[in-house]
Amino acid sequence: MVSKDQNIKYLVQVQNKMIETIKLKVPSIACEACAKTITQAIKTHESDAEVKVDVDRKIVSVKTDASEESIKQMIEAVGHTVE
Ligand SMILES: [Cu+2]
Repeated sequence: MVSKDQNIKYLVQVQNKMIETIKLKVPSIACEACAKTITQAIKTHESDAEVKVDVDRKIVSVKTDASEESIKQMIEAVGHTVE
């Protein structure tokens, strides 16, 4: 099992840019409209981000070089709660 730290170092070596998939549990997601709102909020700030929202499991996956903290803030700014 490779630790998260080692994975990050590996990515930095390969791409010289850190692109991680951030997964966040967002319990306030209730429907596709919520998914759309969250996707648009993230894309407004990070146009290169790849955003996937699993409405049933209430999980937001973001492939981005932005920090987890900044993605959390973008989701909270549109009225959703990150666990
Ligand atoms: Cu909704």
